[in-house]
Amino acid sequence: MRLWALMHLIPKRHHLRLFFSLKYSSSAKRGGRGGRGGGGAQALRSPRPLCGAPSGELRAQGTLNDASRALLRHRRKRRPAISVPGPRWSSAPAMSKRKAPQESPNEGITDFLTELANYERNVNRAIHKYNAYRKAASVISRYPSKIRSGAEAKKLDGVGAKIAEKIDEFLSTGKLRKLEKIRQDDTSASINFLTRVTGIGPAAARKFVEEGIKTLEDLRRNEHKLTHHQRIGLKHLHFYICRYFEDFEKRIPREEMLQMQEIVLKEVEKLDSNYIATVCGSFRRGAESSGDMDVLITHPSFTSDSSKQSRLLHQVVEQLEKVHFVTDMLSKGDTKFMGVCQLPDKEDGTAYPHRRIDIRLVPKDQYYCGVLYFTGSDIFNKNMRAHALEMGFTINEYTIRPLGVTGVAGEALPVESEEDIFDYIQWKYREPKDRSE
Ligand code: DCT
Ligand code: MG
Repeated sequence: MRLWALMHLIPKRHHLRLFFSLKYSSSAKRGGRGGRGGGGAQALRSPRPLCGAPSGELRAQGTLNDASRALLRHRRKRRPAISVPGPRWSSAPAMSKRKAPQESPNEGITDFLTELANYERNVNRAIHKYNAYRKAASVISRYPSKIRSGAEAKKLDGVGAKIAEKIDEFLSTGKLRKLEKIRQDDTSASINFLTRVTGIGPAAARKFVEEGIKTLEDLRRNEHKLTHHQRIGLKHLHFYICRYFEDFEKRIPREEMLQMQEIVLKEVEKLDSNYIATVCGSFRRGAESSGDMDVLITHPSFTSDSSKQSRLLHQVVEQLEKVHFVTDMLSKGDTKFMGVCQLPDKEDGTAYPHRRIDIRLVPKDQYYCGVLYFTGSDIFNKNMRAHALEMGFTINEYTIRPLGVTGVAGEALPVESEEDIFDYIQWKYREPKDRSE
């Protein structure tokens, strides 16, 4: 999430903090995907009782004094922002919405394409245009050398004449008139801001803006108009901004993800050896840095036929709280926990940043569809789903089901591994590290 895009939403007293984040952090934050390794599914063994209590109330922080100190610190350490700011029209829901920045010689181009993509999706609800921009950004991010002209880019699959023209404009002027206009448009900006709140999609955001509800304060004043989900989203956003927004903007180096994985798997194993847990997301794809930690857990005693077993999730969360790894809760349902975690301090006493963690409990028979989905990437998932459809199957994060002649999906097929899913749709198996798209 680009912090300056949140200006409208936040109380004035936090503006200074946001300002420096905007101005000084975008280049410093860039991490990059790629690399090797991968988390991999881990089966765990050994029993243990449960204890611990949920923490996690919302605590507003961030005084101007803090902000001034941090501003000075940032000024000393960080380079100023790049000429074209990164994506403002962030695509993902409010909690873990940073896409991995690309370490690409064409970062300026991929940034503006992503910004356009998210604008098309959030504001115009033009999903085809959104997909076209995303595809072009993805193909260009993997192009190894610096693109010198639109014509050069146009040779790539997914870059058409219109995008090539924009690349030429960007290369010659360092900006895009279309984006400049979009950024100045108050309605577009407000719609985009509101979609930061989990539960407010583009349609609801437009409706709110039409009713004059444009800022965080407006939302608070009109809380009665929000659904339960949106109210929680509002709390999250507030929490985000007030407490951890700087930390959550930073990508998590793989080295830290490995340490975090070790803690999670060890604690889950301590609880019950029969748990299966997998750290998914970009980490499992071998990325050198990740935006958050996406953990999936299951247990043989929990299947889609059995009744709810939220205890299986809650005892894991409580255990992670007990060892002070999970520090805060954003939301906790029967099958999904969204929270904040932190590694223990380094040897020299310095603290690690707080990180976003999601833990999902999935029935055993749906586990591998879940692992496949949450490993991503989102583009890979989309492509795989499209191939599945061609082969007469429908895949989602829960199941793979055959499509009948009428197009109606049948019963879920049995799945014991990710490979099974590839086999059903007759697709060559791809290791997580090869699932960028
Ligand atoms: N996902 C998807 N479609 C989406 C969003 C997510 O298929 N629109 C899947 C694929 C990735 C997984 O969920 C986790 O989502 P993120 O954490 O947002 O993505 P990531 O690849 O882990 O990237 P990051 O490093 O930024 O967390
Ligand atoms: Mg992730």
